[in-house]
Amino acid sequence: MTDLDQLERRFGEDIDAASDEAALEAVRLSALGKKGEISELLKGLGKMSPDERRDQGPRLNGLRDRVQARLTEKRDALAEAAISARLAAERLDVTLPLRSSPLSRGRVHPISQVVDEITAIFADMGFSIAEGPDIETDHYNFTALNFPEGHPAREMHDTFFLQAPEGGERRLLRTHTSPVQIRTMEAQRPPIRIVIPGKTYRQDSDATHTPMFHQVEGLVIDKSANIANMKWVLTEFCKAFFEVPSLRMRFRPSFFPFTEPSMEVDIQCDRSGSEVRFGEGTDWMEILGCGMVHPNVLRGVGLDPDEYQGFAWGMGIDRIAMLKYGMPDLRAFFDADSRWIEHYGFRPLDLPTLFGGLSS
Ligand code: 2NL
Repeated sequence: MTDLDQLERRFGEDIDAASDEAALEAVRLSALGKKGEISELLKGLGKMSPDERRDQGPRLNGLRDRVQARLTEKRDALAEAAISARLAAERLDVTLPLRSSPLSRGRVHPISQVVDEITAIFADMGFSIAEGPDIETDHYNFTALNFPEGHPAREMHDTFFLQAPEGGERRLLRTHTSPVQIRTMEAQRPPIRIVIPGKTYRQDSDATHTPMFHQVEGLVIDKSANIANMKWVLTEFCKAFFEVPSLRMRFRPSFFPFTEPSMEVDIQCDRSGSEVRFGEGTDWMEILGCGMVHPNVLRGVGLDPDEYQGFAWGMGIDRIAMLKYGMPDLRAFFDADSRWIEHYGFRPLDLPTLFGGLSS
């Protein structure tokens, strides 16, 4: 075996033994680098006689080409092996379920859901939604609503009063959403058809009362608005809200300072089972109060009671939300317990509409 054959064999073995690209590069440098053994031999060609060169030239060039070819072959094999190893290591299981997005994890509070349901029903009947401030004056909360001076509802034990500013009028947290109707009647001419959902406040706290609670009120003012219209609106509302095709209602005489006559409304229900069912059975449940707007209230906002009349109603949202969705404890509404909202809350994209279904 010649020296060149031995050299070729050694480089062949070194190439076979190189286990990564760095080791292979070291072999390449030792053979074909500037100072590599084959490069040095090739440099020697210039000093040879023409005869020697004719003999050695092809042999050395052949050696160089074969070593170069084996290096390239091994480099390709190493690159291939590296990709295969990466593919095996970086496995991606496309059948894994997606992590749920914040949008699908979040929940809408049942009170917000019920407010959306109520406003969807009245919007469908042509009502607008009105809102107003939570902090009110005596005038808008009481006086404009025909509460006489010294009326018990004005007393400290019901109303949260704010510290009066020096020489200024005392303010309070509204005890009902009616001030918004007064503000609306002052701001726009009839016909008026509005519903007002919102927070209301009274100094009351026990198993069935929270100091902050939610109400929705409604108001219609027109030249011919009457009790028959009111009964129709309220009956349609109750059927739509409780999602039953028919529902008996009972209007009982009552008293509110701001309406005359005033009525309380009961709806038909069945309490014989474990849960209350509406639109069937022989029991009654009080659900709202209503009446024809008192002439003093109309006069107070500059409307002539001989020309305009109207009807209004009000109901608590928290209790009917509990009834509709079977939630046993009012206080859980305000505990901010994520397990409770996970169970009773609604999915953000399940918007209540009359065409898509309110609660389904
Ligand atoms: C109830 C009863 C009611 C009204 C609210 C009202 C508002 C104006 C004029 C006349 Cl500006 N009335 N609102 C009328 C009747 C009843 O609420 O039991 N609420 C929980």
